Amino acid sequence: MKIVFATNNRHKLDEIQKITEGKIEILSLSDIDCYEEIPETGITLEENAMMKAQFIKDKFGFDCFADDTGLEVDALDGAPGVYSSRYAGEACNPQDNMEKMLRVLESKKNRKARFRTVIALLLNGRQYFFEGEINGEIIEEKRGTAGFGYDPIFLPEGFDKTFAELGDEVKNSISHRAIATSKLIDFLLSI
Ligand code: ITT
Repeated sequence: MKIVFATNNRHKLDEIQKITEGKIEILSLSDIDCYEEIPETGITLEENAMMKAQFIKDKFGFDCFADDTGLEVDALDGAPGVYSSRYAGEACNPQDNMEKMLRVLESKKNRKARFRTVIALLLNGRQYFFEGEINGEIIEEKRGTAGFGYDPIFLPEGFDKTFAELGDEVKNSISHRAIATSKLIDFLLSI
């Protein structure tokens, strides 16, 4: 089976291609010659994920899926959530986002947080959603170089290393995206 993954994030594509290896062939946006900016203006992860998938279906005609992920921090009432990529401002990068997060949490005792991924799938004219989350905490300084985004400051529950220290293999076996992806794969292989 071949299906398009509507993401501009190279790291996400790599993670999902590794997780689905040998089971499903995942096409990237460049495989279908899509180089356009995909809108992400929803106010929930579900809405954003489906918006990305729908954009590809409408413009390119492919069945596809997209993921939207947010980091939900308890002391910030679930923020930045759906706004995680722009936490430090419109033109920010992951380093800016992490620095802002560490600054904002400086005086906070409760550092509990979770990553939540929603995958939206458009297949044969129907919509499906798959969700995965992982609990953990935001540590006080960045540790590790693997992964991407907020990985250097996120310590998953039950581990003493951040996602960025654990590396791809471990992250891909326990992460929010791994959980959502395995639900997607089970579904695709069952139909
Ligand atoms: P696409 O929308 O093109 O898929 P994106 O990088 O914009 O890629 P999201 O909106 O889903 O992806 O991600 C929101 C933010 O959360 C963004 O800053 C990411 O770097 C970060 N993020 C997403 N998944 C992550 C993960 O597994 N580990 C650490 N940070 C992650």
